[in-house]
Amino acid sequence: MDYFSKMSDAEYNQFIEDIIQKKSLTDDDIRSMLSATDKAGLQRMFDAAVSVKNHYFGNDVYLYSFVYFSTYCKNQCTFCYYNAKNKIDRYRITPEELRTMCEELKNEGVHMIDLTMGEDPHFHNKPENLLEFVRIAKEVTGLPVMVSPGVVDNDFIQALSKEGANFFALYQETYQEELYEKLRAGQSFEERFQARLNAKAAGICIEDGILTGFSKMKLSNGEPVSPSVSDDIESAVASIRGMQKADPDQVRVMTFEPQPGTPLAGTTQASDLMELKVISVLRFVFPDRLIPASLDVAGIPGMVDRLNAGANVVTSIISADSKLEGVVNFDRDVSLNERKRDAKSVIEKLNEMGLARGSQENFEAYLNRNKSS
Ligand code: SAM
Ligand code: MD0
Ligand code: SF4
Repeated sequence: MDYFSKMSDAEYNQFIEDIIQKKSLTDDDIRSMLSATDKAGLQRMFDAAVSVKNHYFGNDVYLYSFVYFSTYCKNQCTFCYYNAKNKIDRYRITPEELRTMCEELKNEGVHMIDLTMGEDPHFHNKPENLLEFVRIAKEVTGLPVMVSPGVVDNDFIQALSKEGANFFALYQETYQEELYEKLRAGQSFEERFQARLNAKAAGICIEDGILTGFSKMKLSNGEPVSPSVSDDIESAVASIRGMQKADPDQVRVMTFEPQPGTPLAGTTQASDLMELKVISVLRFVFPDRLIPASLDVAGIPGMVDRLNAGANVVTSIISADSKLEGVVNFDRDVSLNERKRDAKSVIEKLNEMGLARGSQENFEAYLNRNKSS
């Protein structure tokens, strides 16, 4: 029977209490949770995750605005639309355009600006170009800034820290190195891990993340990848353990969405259910950390499911009239004014759910929680 279905009410309450007391789960506990199929058991798992989240964060939800400022990239991640080999229209915004966008963003009610880019040499080879963007975003909005620049060296990270970057997002995607090789072909696993450690040592909050949904993964010649990397449950267990090593401030999971024109384009899209289960498990393993619900995977309906599974942050918020892209863009074909990924639509939905936008003060207290005063 499923992990949660078989529990008595007393055991269920004790489980929540244990997690709040930071009791750790075994790999087998996690396997059992992730293999749950029984509806009532699943609902109990999601509810337990929400109870743990409520203990640490109450009804507060934090909102990040997403600025994908350059879609040029030198890498060839097999899962990504912005893979250097993909023949797509790309853009890079100018500092003036960023300034105008930030003027609009500053009153929207988001807590942080996430500046994300492909590994664009224009910024990668000239840190000053990125530092200027961080400076503009901070100056104009007065808000904390997250950077998602890909792998950068320690000098670059030191400079970002000096410039006041608050969060460094860099997703390992998987801690199964064999799978990593298939996803981030030609990129060093260790350097990616190390960049995150460097950011942490420089006093910047760090986010790690994993992908799920590769069990039906096929390469463009139609061949399945080896079975040892195709089990989503084993993959999630290994990756959750991997993420624990650097003690991240924020952890995420996203469902892999096959992208047109990429080597994994022919792969069947997995359902979001595994992602929801992993969100709950992340809440049990990282009870007091930020866990996002990305609008990029399934929009506002998907956000509701993710918050109900234990997430407490909404990411990939894009202004109603923005022409910029997400990384996955479930709504790539939807006309811009129908996207509904703006802060106002998100806050309305939160309120309907009995949740609320958290205060800026609480959010910044979280960012500073490891700094001695
Ligand atoms: N270029 C930088 C990097 O790779 O670290 C930052 C941006 S990258 C586009 C952000 C993340 O989006 C990736 O690390 C990956 O987790 C996620 N992502 C990209 N393509 C995806 C896809 N097709 N399905 C799900 N997630 C995807
Ligand atoms: C998101 N599209 O939050 C963004 C992206 C990068 N820091 C975040 C994956 O879904
Ligand atoms: Fe480039 Fe990042 Fe996409 Fe990889 S995931 S191709 S590094 S934009």
